Amino acid sequence: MTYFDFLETVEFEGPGSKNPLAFNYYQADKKIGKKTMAEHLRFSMAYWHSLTEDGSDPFGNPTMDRPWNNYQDSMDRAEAKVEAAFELMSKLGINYFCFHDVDVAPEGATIKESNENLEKMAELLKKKMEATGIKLLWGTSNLFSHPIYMHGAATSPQAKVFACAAAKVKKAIEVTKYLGGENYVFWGGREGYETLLNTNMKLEQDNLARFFYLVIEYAEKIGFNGQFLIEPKPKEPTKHQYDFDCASVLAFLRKYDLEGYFKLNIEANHATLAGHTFQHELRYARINDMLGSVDANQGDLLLGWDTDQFPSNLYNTSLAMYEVLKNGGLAPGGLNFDAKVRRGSYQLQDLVQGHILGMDSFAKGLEVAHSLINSQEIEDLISSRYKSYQEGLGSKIVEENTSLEELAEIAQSFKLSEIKTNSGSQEKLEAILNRHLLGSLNSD
Ligand code: XUL
Ligand code: CO
Repeated sequence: MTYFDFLETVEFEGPGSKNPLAFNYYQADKKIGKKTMAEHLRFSMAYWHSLTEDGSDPFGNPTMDRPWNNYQDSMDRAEAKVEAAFELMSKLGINYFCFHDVDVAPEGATIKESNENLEKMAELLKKKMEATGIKLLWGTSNLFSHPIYMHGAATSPQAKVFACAAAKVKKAIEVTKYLGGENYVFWGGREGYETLLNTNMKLEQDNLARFFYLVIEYAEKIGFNGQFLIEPKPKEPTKHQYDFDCASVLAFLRKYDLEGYFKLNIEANHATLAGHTFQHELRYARINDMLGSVDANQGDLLLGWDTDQFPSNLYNTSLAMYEVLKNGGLAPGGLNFDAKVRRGSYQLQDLVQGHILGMDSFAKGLEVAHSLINSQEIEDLISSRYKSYQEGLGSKIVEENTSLEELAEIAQSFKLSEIKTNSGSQEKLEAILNRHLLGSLNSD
């Protein structure tokens, strides 16, 4: 059974093409520096948004008619989704996917029943993966939709819920290992609180750390070698999530001695919800050697929630790819389109269009970032900005070869009006960014 009959394999046709079902910029095998675009970008499809989303929102019913849902039996529907998912990825040339346990297999009345469903579906996924060469970027467990998780999973006040979460994660890691998943994600959707009036914050955070210890111990036992990732988000669905942003996650990991076991999965829209730019979160993770993977989407600054739109903002994709290139790439992570088409974009073609938009936007961002780094214009400005730390007084500070007393003594001889700091050159730098972005567009 096929679902995207209107679609041939999506090809690169160049910036001049007006064919909506072709790439203007993404060319999988085009070399950018030493790697191809496909190797740099490692695109992944998010199973939940692309296959399970139906366009419903708190104010309205589903808008999207997804033919793979037209089956009575829930296992038949799950199998149809696999067919549709692999057809879509193959036609788009997306080599990875990510899923939650509940995206691929229906939940049963007991964990045992859910696990059996998941095992059956994992077999089918594996066959499809072998036939197409598509790989699993990461697996995860949904510990936020079922009512038992209303007060959290590992941070629930009810120990039985902690145990259910443990059972679900155990199975999800086993399945991720079985499918050769390169990473495993924890997004703590309800690991937080609605009000501190009813919350033992210390016990909840200690339990979250205890949960991670159990997971690490089990992963070692079964030989799961994938990278564990934590995905920060400040709020939604809870009022406050403990994994608020990269800095909060890192502080948590350091406090509980867990830093070496995790990296971060950074989502653009989560960064903006935390009051940061996407680039800020990527930079913070990168300089702390914690940049693991990216959920590639974008929000709408006029809306205070996680709209999960397909990325189209070229400034953001360029600055994100700048961080990714400086990081030496993302592997074993990738760029996962944790993005959904709008409620009004209800046709199947819109779903294809969303992925093409995202892939083209990141392909262009990659080219701009590469050109920026090649020119070294930003790096030169930054190194001249901090050059006082390369000699004399500055090197004493950097080499930690001074004292407060010595610095006070030296500073006393300064005439304050003679201390000069160079201009921050923000406007000049913004113009440089524009030149690379527009230059890259004009040269196409
Ligand atoms: C929610 C979100 C999740 C995680 C995986 O905002 O981003 O889909 O990526 O659970
Ligand atoms: Co996400």
